[in-house]
Amino acid sequence: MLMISFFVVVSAFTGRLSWADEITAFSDDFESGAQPEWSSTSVSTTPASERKFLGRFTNNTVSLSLSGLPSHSNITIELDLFIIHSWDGNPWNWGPDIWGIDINGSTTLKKTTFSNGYGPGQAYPGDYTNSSTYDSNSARTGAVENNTLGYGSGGWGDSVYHLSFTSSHSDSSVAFNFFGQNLQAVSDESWGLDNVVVKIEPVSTAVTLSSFSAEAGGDGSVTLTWETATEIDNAGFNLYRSRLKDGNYKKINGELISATGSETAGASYSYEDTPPASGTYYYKLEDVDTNGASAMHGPVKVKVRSEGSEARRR
Ligand SMILES: [Ca+2]
Ligand SMILES: [Ca+2]
Ligand SMILES: [Ca+2]
Repeated sequence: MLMISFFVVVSAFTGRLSWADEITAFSDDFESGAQPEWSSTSVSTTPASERKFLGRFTNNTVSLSLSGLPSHSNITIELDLFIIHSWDGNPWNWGPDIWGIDINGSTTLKKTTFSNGYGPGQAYPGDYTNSSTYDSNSARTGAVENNTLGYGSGGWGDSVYHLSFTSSHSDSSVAFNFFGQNLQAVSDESWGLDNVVVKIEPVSTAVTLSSFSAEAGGDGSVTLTWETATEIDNAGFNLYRSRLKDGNYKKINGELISATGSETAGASYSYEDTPPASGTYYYKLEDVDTNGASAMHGPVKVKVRSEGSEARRR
């Protein structure tokens, strides 16, 4: 359901997004249950304020799987992490108490430890590693809420962390894995997720074209000129020619015509083509961005007289 409404929004953008236009690809606050993209749809209610959240979990791996994402260069996930009861933080008798998140089981976004007051501090907001170089911070460092969920107080209380991770990502599907490791029973220490939002930054060539025209010279050549107002992440241009407006367009330039514009200032370009014979031709201009995405402009139409046909007319 969610993905359908999402596509309607995307198609309305007509491929001319600016780089800052993030799209919300998924969101879940669990107030009416967990959406089917979750591997576990177990929802709990906090004793205080009756907040519904995904959980509670201990040494589980829970996945959020999304597919059909439009072309994008970055993906961001934001969430509230509930750390409930006697998390013990960094290594000691009942630790380390590890929580983490990765993409597709390969890209670790965070692997850290939390403590609600037991144990020798926690790694968060730093990282936990299996070597002796893990970070050590005071219990509850970085928590945005303390003992607000109603599970208790002190080392047996609860804490909430607002986490946000952005990763370079372009596949049309993604699985986020959330995991606990080395934890005691759910009655002793547990975790949950709330207000999960996934955003993507759509790939856009983001070239604003001011003009594109073709002019026939008397010698059978065609001069193509175009101007841009702004160019964002633009690598360059290709030109395509066809005898028919809806025909088979063939690329006429060898190497990419390098971009010289910028986000704040456009540029002027020209390219001279010599079609194989006289007649009517159509040209299209393609801009290609640094991520490989492209957009077509045109076509423009031009009538070409070769030198030979020009001579016969005289
Ligand atoms: Ca909620
Ligand atoms: Ca414990
Ligand atoms: Ca523990």
